[in-house]
This record gives sequence, structure tokens and C-alpha cells, in this order.
Amino acid sequence: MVTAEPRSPGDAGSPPGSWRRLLVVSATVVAVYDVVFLALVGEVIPPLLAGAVLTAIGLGLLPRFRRGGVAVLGVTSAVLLVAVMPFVAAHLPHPSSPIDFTHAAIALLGRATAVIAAIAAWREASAASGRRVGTLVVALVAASLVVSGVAMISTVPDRERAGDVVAELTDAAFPASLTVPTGGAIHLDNRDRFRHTYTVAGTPLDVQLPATTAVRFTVDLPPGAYDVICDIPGHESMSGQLIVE
Ligand SMILES: [Cu+2]
Repeated sequence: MVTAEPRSPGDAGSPPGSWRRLLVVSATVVAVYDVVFLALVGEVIPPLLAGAVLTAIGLGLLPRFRRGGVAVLGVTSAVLLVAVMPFVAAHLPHPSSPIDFTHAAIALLGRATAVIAAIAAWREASAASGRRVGTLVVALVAASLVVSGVAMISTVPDRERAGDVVAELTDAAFPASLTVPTGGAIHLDNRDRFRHTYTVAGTPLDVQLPATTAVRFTVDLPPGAYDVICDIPGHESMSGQLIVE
């Protein structure tokens, strides 16, 4: 038997519909993971912090001011979805770095879900369609976790070989300067829980450095001094120098 939901905006206290439940769950999961992510990164990223605070305000409003809560959660999710897209989309092709990848997947899936759920809750759409979308989103999140787990397990660190220039990357800082002969190899161990790139500006040398993994690569560049950057959005402070002899 299908029970129709009260349609009056003033019917606070009635059981929440499936779209509102989906809105609450998706907005909460994203906000909590954002806060956990900030703790893991060890820095304050103002838009993520503001998103978590606004989500808490929206959740607080929802029981008494249903439409106000739905609006705050929906608008916050929409603005944050657009704001974080350039930063997190770059991690989606790299599931072997689990923190970056799962944060990106949950941030995008969760916020997109929250926006759709907020619109549907505002319009008081069919509860059955809310449950179907909820099931689909849970399946997609589960699939992304499985993909990341498999990619992480199957990522094997490269072995160091005799003659390699051996270096480490920790706390989002490259070795200040590395010197390598033309045609020589660098064995670079990324000790961070986050992915980086070793990108030599103005050259084709652009090496992916998955989280907590060592990568060995050959430097086929003409002799000279080169600037090194990490090309991940938000990692602009990372820089180093490569000298090829
Ligand atoms: Cu980086």
C-alpha cells in the first residue's frame, strides 16, 4: 500500500520522504568525508569547511523548516559541486591512490545526488523514484571502492636498479634538486598518502606518482637545468629542480 506524503510545507514532524532521506544521507556523507579529508591533508581548504558548516545548518533546519533546509542543502551542494569539480575530477582516472580517488568519487557522486534529491524533495516527487536513485548511488559508490581497492592492491612499487638516482617525496615536497646524466634513471619514492606528478616544465617528461609507491623513470632530456612541478590542481606550491648533465 502506498501512503501519500503530506504536501503542505508546514507539516513539520511528519516522516521524511525517500528524497529527503537521500538528501540528508548524501549531504551528510559528503560533508563528513570532506572533514576527514581535511584532517588527512592537514590543512584548511575554506570551501570544503564552509560546505560542511552550511550542510550542518541545512540539516538543523530540516526538521522544523523543511523547505528552508532543503534549499540550504541543495544550493550548498550545487555550489560545492561546481567549485570542487576542477580539483577532484583529475583524480578519477587514478584509482590506485585511494584517498584522492574515493574523496573525488564521493564528492562528485554525493553532491550530484544531493542536488537531484533537493530538487525532487522541493517538488515532492515520487518516493519510489527516490529509492531507485538511492540504490543506484549506493551501488556506484560501492563499485568505486572496489575499483580503488583492486587498483591499490595491483600497484607494485618499481624496483631500484644500480646507478639510479634515488630520492623520496614526503609532505608534498620534492627533493630540492636532483642531478642525473642524460639517459639516466630516477627512482622516486612517493611516501605521501596522496598522489603527485613529477612534471618537468616545458618537456614531455610527466610522471605519475601514485600514493605510497615508488616509480622508476628514465630522463631522456638534453643537458640543462629544468623546473619541476606537480600538475595536480591545488599542488601549485610543489616545485623542484632537475639538472641533466
Ligand atoms: Cu602533488
